[in-house]
Amino acid sequence: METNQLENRPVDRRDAILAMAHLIFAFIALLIGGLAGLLQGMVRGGMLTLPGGIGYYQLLTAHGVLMALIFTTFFIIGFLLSGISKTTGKLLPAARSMGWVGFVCMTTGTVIGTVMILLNKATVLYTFYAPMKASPWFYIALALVIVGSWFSGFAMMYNYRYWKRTHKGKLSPLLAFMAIITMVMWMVATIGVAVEVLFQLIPWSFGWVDKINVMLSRTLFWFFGHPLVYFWLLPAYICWYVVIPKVIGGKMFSDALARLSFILFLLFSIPVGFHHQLMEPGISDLWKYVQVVLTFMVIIPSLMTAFSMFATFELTGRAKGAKGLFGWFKVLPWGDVRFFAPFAGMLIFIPAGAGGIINASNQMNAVVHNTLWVTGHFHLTVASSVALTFFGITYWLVPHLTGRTLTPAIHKLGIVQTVLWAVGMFFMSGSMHTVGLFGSPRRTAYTTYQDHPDAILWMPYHVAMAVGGMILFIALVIMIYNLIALMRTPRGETEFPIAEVAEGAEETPRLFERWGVWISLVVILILIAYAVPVTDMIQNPVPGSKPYVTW
Ligand code: HAS
Repeated sequence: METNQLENRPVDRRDAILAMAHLIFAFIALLIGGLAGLLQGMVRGGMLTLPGGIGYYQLLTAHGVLMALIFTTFFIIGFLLSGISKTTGKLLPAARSMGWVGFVCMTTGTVIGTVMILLNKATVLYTFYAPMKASPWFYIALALVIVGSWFSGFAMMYNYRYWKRTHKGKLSPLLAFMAIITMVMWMVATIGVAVEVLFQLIPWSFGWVDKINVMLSRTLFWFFGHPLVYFWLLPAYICWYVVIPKVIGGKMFSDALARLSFILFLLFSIPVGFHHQLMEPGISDLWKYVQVVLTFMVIIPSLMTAFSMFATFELTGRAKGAKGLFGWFKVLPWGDVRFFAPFAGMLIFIPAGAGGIINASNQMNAVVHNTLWVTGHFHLTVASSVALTFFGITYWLVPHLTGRTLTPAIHKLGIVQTVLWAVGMFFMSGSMHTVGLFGSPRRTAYTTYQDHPDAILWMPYHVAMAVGGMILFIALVIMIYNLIALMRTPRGETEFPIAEVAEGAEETPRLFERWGVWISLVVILILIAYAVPVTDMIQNPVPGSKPYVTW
């Protein structure tokens, strides 16, 4: 393993400030978005009527945008910038400046977008589907967030390239490699949404053009929307592969396997957007079929990750003297929140991933599409597996960056917070999955459909969802408390855990670092999956739609 990775040097102070700015902004977004989630859950559960002037769908938009788009993006960029700084020495001045430009663009975009939502001028939910039309300033705000994230991506790539040039013939640090894969995937994927926003939504919302090709806009959105979910997942996987083995006192099972799984994510996470559009007319079955096959390919690297995690746990346990089939389980560090929170995320990812496989199966998608099942699915994936891992990272990253210690009291409270989050999610997401199968639709305010017997049957589940939401909000407040506490603990050193590779692991093939090969394959796969159907949508456009403001 590259010695650079193993140096016990803290992240450079100037880079730490940049990373901390991202993390703090992320948690502010999480708190506001979480409050919106609490209120909307109570409305849907029939426990609360919103005061005049605040709409259910307005809250839902604030919740989705701030949690799914803003919290995640800021957290991920903060984490990856700190990881690049740590494993490649430090950020070069030009990279650090690009990081700050990115931060300013993203925060400006977020503030403008949030103001538009609060003014009720952008109640279009986090997917901002046309023909619902927001204020043009909302779309401009989104464009600023995307462009800002590109600056940060370029900052990381600039540093990585410099490291490669100055370490000729050496394998790059695993964490840096994974961060670059994540950002390459993100930057290719965001081209789709950038085209949608710049060439379709902004001209149409300003009234420069009358109509919009809805099918094309949704396709461009999902070109971005599916890799978006892996943009959330991959940083969590970075923690599982690179950080967790060190935290549990073991070694990484295989560097080669970890890199290969990330390469597979890069290849297969983009050309699969149609699995979100399986129920939409206008896309031929053939192209849906091709993208469903590719969707099943993108499941493989997650299965590889599961295998690798089990192998790491078992090897570490046996090295510590554990016996029997499951003896390794007992010797895991259950009192360490750096392990406990991501581990809870891993466990939850087993049913969460199984739900994804159900969604991706065409016939079953017909049963679950647009029901609360899907909402349940993404609360288990992004809001549990990913969020819990991000919390786990926060518990060591913040004190590392601020030169503080992670105290036993915070370990304990962190474990309570994790358990509460998991319990809240059990109620909320469990009810969503179940009632979704009974047909309860997603994205719907409180209604009994004139006391229809089916809708009456859904009500207890909606109440359980609200109760889960309340428990989750308590856990969120504890997380914010812990974050503030982490910035006030006694001064000292907290480790940035980076694992070594186990002895006897397969050597990593040099081919894995041939970026030209992988990026060319990405382009080819995208062309296979999208060129014909998108050309068809442009050459034979559906009748365009004028804008609607439905709220
Ligand atoms: Fe999904 C809809 C398919 C994964 C997020 N997904 C969504 C939406 C979101 C989302 C936000 O095909 C809604 C979008 C909207 O608003 O409309 N999803 C999949 C598939 C996977 C998948 C096949 N999704 C995710 C992840 C997300 C996420 C990850 C966020 C982070 N999803 C779909 C489909 C839809 C969809 C359709 C559209 C539905 C519709 O009709 O609208 C796969 O990537 C899942 C693979 C995962 C696994 C699990 C591996 C398990 C691991 C844990 C190991 C545990 C250990 C601990 C080691 C196969 C790695 C064990 C220890 C012990 C002691 C036991």
